[in-house]
Amino acid sequence: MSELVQYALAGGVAVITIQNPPVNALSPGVPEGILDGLGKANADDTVRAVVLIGGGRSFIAGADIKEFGKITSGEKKRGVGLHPLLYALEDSPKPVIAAIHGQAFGGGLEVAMSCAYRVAVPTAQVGQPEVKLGIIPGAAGTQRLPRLVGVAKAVEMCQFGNPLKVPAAAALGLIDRVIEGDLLEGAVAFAREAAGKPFVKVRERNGKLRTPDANAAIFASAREAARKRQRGLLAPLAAINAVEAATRLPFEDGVKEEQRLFEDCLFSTQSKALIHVFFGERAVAKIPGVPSETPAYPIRRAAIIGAGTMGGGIAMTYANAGIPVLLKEATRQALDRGMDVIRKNYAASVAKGRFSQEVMDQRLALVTPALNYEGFEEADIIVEAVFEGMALKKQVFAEIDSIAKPECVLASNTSTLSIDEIASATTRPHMVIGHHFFSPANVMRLLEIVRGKATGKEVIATSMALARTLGKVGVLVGNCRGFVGNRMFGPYRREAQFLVEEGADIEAVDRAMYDFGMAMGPLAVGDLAGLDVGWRIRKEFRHLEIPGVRKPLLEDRLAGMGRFGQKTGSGWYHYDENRRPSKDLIVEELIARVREEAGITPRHISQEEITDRLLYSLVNEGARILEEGIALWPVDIDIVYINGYGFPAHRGGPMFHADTVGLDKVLARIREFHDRHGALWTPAPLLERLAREGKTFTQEGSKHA
Ligand code: 3H9
Repeated sequence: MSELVQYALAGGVAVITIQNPPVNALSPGVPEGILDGLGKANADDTVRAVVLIGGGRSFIAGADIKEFGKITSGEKKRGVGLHPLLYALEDSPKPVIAAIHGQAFGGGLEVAMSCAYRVAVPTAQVGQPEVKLGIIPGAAGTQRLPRLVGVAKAVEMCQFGNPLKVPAAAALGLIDRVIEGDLLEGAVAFAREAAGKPFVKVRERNGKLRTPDANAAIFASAREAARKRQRGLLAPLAAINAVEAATRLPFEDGVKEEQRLFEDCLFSTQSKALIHVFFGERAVAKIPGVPSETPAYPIRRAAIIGAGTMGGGIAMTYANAGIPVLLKEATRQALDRGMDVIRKNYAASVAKGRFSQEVMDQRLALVTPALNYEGFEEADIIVEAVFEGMALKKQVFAEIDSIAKPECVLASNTSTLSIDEIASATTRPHMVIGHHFFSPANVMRLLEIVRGKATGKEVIATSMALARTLGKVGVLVGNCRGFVGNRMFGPYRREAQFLVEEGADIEAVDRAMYDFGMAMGPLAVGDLAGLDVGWRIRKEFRHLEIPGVRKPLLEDRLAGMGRFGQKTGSGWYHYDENRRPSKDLIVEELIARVREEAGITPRHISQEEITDRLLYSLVNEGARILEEGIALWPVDIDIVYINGYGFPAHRGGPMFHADTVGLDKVLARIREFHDRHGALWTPAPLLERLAREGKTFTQEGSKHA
């Protein structure tokens, strides 16, 4: 037997246990080990049935995702896949019972579906999440699943990749028995009941497949949903096609069709990008110098200063994670307004059916409004979320320094200001850190964790663990103006304005990025976030402006006119009462005036130029950020942009995207922009070096693996 799989006997039942921690992925050796065990069981006359179970925390979390990169890079040949194992399980004369706890995902569910029966503990989850990696099930999942759960549910599971909980899976017929007590005991008992009785192989159960006519509406609406909710993605459509093949073709032909679609997806850039993101989201938690055993402070109570948009959203984030939170404002009016917004947000979620009124009441009860610092001395973390001004922030930190207990983490939600300067207002800079949430804080997954020069290791470890508790992806970044996300966003939004000044339509600029896959274009984002925010920040940093360097002109003018974006009903666009944008003549006139004042003759600007200038402004600044050590690794930047700025995950993030274009090509374009537009486009030395050496950002960051 392989070391990854164990074999034992339990009174007439063979027990095959997979031992491939942490999640029992089907790494090389595992399928072979299961096959060996099955062979042994079938050769042993004393064995009447077989239980297949996972050791540790899950059944099988799927194929080993690391293997895919080896196949697509040519390092490894694609073997026969899992099919020989699956046919052997399904054709076994003695019934095989899959005993599921933790997860049966991807290849794990495909293995389970080849067994005669599936039993599971109530807390387990089953699913075909491949689409989230830009692929589709590749071991007949799209063929067996509809035979068990019906076409509509199979399409939904393969198209969106969301897992099912066991009670729902049992109701659909995917799980044959829910085991309340000990899983192995229950599975062995089930096996003894099943032994010697006839069973029908899943691939021969065609009863739930229905006719093409009866299924037409299911596939039409799935494709419509893909168009709307999975814009630009290849895998969901391939998954729909593969399930459709199950309904039209005999099993073996359906498997072949699935195989063809699977290969197309596996070799796509989208899949490489999404796999990069999967490992990247886990890699960002591994910080050199802060090993996983670093002690973290327990966070049981939080306190927040500022009940505005950010403070309120952060309070909800804590409450959603079950952590009680004090929410302080300076005036009764502002506090009432903040609490009102929280209440309305929760009520909207209840109305949409996201959670029950009871859950809303529980969460709301965790947020205690406050007008003074009473109770702050008990907080394990205090988060400052006041207006973006250094003087105010320092005043707040001096105040909390005198109240907070010694082991209390002091976090600032600043999006641009220096953590070191903020920390200097306290007697304990080692406890001070940036927790930069993204608006709406209760929704956006990113938490930029900003380390000051004195921030303690324990405070970093606490923040990383807290991010996970709050359901966020925490990315550790260094201290500079704007940190990673906003520092890169500066050049990006600057170019968006320059493009408009030079002749591009506002809509054309936004559309170029939307078509690329961004959630919104850069100017529409400005209107959503509030044009006053950047305006206020620019005023704060005016003393740092370099004379003679071109500055964007339009946004300050718009903000100066009180056009702060959606919240004032006008910004780059005019907004109706439903916040639907339309072109605004006043803005067109302003643009014409600004062009005239600046002596700019408008020209036609292609979509390609818009896209390149916007994306490469991100990449060039990202390269500088890496060189300065503000981001530890290229993938950190990618994770920041995907989770905080609506960058499409299937492009892998700005740095990965640049790799896929080719850094020599990116650099050549940046040099063109440099020649045409001057110093702001000076190529980053790191980019120049990598392009010269024929390397990628990913290779540069592979030390992180
Ligand atoms: C597939 O099955 C295709 C098939 O159709 C067959 C085709 C032929 N492989 O997330 P965690 C690592 S595609 C390799 O932190 P959690 C992960 O990187 C696959 N490694 O834990 C991490 O490593 P590290 C379909 C994997 O408890 C460690 O395990 N399946 C895999 O928060 C712990 O992971 C999926 O897409 C894997 N399959 O969540 C499932 N899975 O410690 C993907 C995990 O070095 N996995 N690792 O950072 C998950 O969704 C979550 O990991 C899971 C556990 C929910 C299982």
